[in-house]
Amino acid sequence: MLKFWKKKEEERKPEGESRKSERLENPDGTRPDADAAIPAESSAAADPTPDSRPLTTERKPSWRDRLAGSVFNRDVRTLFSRKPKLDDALLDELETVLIGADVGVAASTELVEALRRRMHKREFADADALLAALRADLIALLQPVARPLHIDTAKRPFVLLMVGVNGVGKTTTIGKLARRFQHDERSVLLAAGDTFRAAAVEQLKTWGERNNVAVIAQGSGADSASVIFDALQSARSRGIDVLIADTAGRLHTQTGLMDELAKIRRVLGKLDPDAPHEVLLVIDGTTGQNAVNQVRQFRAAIGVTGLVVTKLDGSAKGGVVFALAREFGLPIRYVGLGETAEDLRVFDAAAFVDALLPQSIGTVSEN
Ligand SMILES: Nc1nc2c(ncn2[C@@H]2O[C@H](COP(=O)(O)OP(=O)(O)OP(=O)(O)O)[C@@H](O)[C@H]2O)c(=O)[nH]1
Ligand SMILES: [Mg+2]
Repeated sequence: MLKFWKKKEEERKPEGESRKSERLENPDGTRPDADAAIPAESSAAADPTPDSRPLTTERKPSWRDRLAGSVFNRDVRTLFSRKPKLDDALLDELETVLIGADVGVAASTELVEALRRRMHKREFADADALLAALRADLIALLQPVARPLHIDTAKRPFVLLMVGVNGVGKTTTIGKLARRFQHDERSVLLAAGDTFRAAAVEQLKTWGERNNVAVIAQGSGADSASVIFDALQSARSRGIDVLIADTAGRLHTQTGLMDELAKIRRVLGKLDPDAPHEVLLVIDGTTGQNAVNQVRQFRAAIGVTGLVVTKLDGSAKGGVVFALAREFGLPIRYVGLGETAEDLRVFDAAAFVDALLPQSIGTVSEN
């Protein structure tokens, strides 16, 4: 009874918050970090009951741990660690650094010109004050898009369609999300809508097995829309909370394949006119400015309601998130900071910006 009441309470909150408050208190009354409670890979596979799963005791890598290797972080740190003079040349260099880190020409120029105006009005005492102002401006650029996914429980099942170009991390993100939703005590079903490759179905099934989540699939070569339609019917009859549908990777320039996405929407609409309730476009964070074209094309083909930017760890330059925020204003629901389940984070503008900038703005210390 208590559990039921607790769940109802949780349903009123956005997805990110829900997880945080469900994170329970540690025995000593402290609250663990929002994402830290996702169980380690092996423990979830061994124990399907969310309530009884142990919380991971390992320290989860911080945003900074994951993003410290980015070009953004490296170049801004290099620029400011030599205690530069506050002048136009510094701003020119900063603009070059931002463009080089994938922030995009338009966003970089706007950011730098705003700082330049303030510098000429003598608002900054030194370069560190300028860096602090940059931090605030970067956060302000991202704050409007840091809107967590809200699972509307009036839509049952809530249908989430995952789209994107080849190899960006769609299927992996589905596995991570299935884990996350289950941890929130939501029942999940997966639809193997990538019928292009047999291996794609197997990959999804593996994630399903790990999380004890059923996967609806047909043979490879089946019609993607019909697989997802079947899965929606099945999710309804099973009283499932969230249906996540995978799709094949497709180049945003391949018209035929893009039309297939419109067909999926049409077919789902026969069962539920509002489905899919969320279309998540997955963007590979290492893609650079091509990400902007991808968003434009997928938006036109199927209508995108949220973004997931993956692979921001590793070789990503880090800045593409700013370019996307400025260009589209689409919510960034999650970011992928690595390959494991706990590396999918609810997007947090301040945590992200701080991880890209020198650790202590004002004293300029090493990360
Ligand atoms: N480093 C890192 N790797 C990731 C992340 N997300 C996914 N990957 C890796 O990216 C590779 C491709 O992931 P998939 O999930 O198969 O990508 P996909 O979009 O489903 O690919 P297709 O179905 O072929 O279009 C895998 O090796 C993943 O482990 C991330 O956030 N960081
Ligand atoms: Mg895939």
